[in-house]
Amino acid sequence: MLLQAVFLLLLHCLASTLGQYELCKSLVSTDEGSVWEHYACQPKPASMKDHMRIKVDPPGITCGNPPERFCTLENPYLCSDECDASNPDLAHPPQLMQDRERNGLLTYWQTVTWRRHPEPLLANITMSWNKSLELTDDIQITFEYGRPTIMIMDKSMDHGRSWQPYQYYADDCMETFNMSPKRVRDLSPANITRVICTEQYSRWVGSKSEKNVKFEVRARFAVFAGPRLLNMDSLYTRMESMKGLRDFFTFTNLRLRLLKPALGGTYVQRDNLLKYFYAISNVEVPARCKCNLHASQCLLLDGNLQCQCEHNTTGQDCQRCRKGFKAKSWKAGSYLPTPNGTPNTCTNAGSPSGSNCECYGHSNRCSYIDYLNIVTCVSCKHNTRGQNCQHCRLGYFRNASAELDDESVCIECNCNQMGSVHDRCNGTGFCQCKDGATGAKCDDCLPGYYWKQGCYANVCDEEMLLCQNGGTCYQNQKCICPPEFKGVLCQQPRCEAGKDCNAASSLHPPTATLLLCTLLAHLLATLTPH
Ligand SMILES: *[C@@H]1O[C@H](CO)[C@@H](O)[C@H](O)[C@H]1NC(C)=O
Ligand SMILES: *[C@@H]1O[C@H](CO)[C@@H](O)[C@H](O)[C@H]1NC(C)=O
Ligand SMILES: *[C@@H]1O[C@H](CO)[C@@H](O)[C@H](O)[C@H]1NC(C)=O
Ligand SMILES: *[C@@H]1O[C@H](CO)[C@@H](O)[C@H](O)[C@H]1NC(C)=O
Ligand SMILES: *[C@@H]1O[C@H](CO)[C@@H](O)[C@H](O)[C@H]1NC(C)=O
Ligand SMILES: *[C@@H]1O[C@H](CO)[C@@H](O)[C@H](O)[C@H]1NC(C)=O
Ligand SMILES: [Ca+2]
Repeated sequence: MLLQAVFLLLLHCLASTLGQYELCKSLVSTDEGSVWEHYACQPKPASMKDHMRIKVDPPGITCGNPPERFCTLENPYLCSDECDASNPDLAHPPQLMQDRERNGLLTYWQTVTWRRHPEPLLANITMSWNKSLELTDDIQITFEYGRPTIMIMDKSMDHGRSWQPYQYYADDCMETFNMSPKRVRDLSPANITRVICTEQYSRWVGSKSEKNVKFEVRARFAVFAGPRLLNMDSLYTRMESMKGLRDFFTFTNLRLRLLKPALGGTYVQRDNLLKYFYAISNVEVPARCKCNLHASQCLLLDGNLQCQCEHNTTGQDCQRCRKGFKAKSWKAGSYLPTPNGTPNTCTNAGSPSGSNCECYGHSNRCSYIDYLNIVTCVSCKHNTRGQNCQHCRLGYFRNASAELDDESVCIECNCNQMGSVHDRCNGTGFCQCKDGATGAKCDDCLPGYYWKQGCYANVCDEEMLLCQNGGTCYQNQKCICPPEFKGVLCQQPRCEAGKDCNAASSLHPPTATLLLCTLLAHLLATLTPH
């Protein structure tokens, strides 16, 4: 009993030293032979400074062009140092923020001095990776000659299209940003993703003693995983359940906005502005590639980081299903249940795990219909319908150039309401037209018909249905007759009661009169004795 417990404990230790979620699959032997088991997996953390592209702004902010002297805060009267961009030994280009220093040789990027005081000394450092990354430990920026008095760190999650503040740094948060100063340890689990202003890294404490400015990741993790991060399961559980937590640690770019250099005291000494500048010797960004728990490897290919996607996913972040594996909609892997998580693999229509609930990516829910003994997709999206969301809804037709799992597989019929019998169409998008209407959408009229909220047969035209007696045909809808004629084609003279129509009637005796006369004549003839 005890032995077993010790053995289990040992296993547990082994598992935690191996690290969690490191394997995407393993071969497991069962009664039916070896089969692959799949797990949620993620790449190991790495030092992302090796892969970052650095840009500094404004142009000309880097010192040394032209060469200039600078002093230090500790000894402002010893100004023997010089920055000269044309001399490799005296140059301080941006790449010295990310180099690997050898033999204890300190190398750093350095800006021009604050000669233009009181104009602010501003510099932006933009770091780009062209890849979604997730922080795994503290970001640490090492400043030589003092940490900035005011600085903002921004991040972007969409390759620099949009930015948001990540953390504010100032020696006086209230005065500078109108924010009350916070430390990460003031945060509770509910507000851990709050953007704070901290005074911890901006106060002057003597430049030699503290050089680092941090963005604290460890302390945030510790809120869930405990001070020594022993309970990572708890953190991973929160990552799944707490909205915005994973995104909080995700970025593609970072930007440092340096707004005011270290002063070495309370005031700026105007008679010695050569001691004010920024200098950064290192930027440490410990992070892992974000692969949505679908890859355990992230490789540098053609200069860009790229997840080596498993689970039949693809894309830079494994954010899509591979072609032919879209029987279900794509899902990120899940950390739960611990310790192996759920891979949420992409499946093809024919595979056994896909045939249960197979909706071509238009739904991820199925229900079992008892009396029919079938499994059917529910709430098919993208205007699809059917047991497998394989048909188009009424009023839609199949997009011939799209695959069944394409979001634009169904196109709206768009039948003209006036011209069509109903709003459905056939497989090539042709609507069923009312009499006289034509065209794929029934928004046209056949010859002999005119359009007026639908197609109507012509009343008059220039060929067969000519308006008579000088009438003119108005838009095939009616004859506009001269005053003395009426009738659909103006064929009838107008004869109002009490007016003298004799002239007209003597010329053209009305039919009724004629008929009456004939009748009378006939009657007269029969009555007359022979
Ligand atoms: C730094 O970036 C911010 C945000 O894009 C911009 O407003 C500011 O002008 C930039 N500063 C410098 C010195 O380029
Ligand atoms: C960013 O990465 C993607 C995919 O790896 C690549 O296609 C693209 O060219 C890269 N962009 C730049 C600017 O390197
Ligand atoms: C976070 O929440 C805690 C308690 O819920 C509160 O004391 C603290 O002030 C909050 N922090 C911020 C930055 O809002
Ligand atoms: C991905 O698809 C291939 C077939 O192309 C299959 O052999 C493999 O097992 C699938 N992987 C997973 C994780 O489903
Ligand atoms: C039909 O599908 C193709 C391929 O996905 C798409 O490019 C096109 O926009 C779709 N047509 C319509 C009308 O939605
Ligand atoms: C749809 O109707 C049009 C016009 O009547 C016809 O040409 C076409 O072949 C029909 N398409 C299908 C799939 O029935
Ligand atoms: Ca360096």
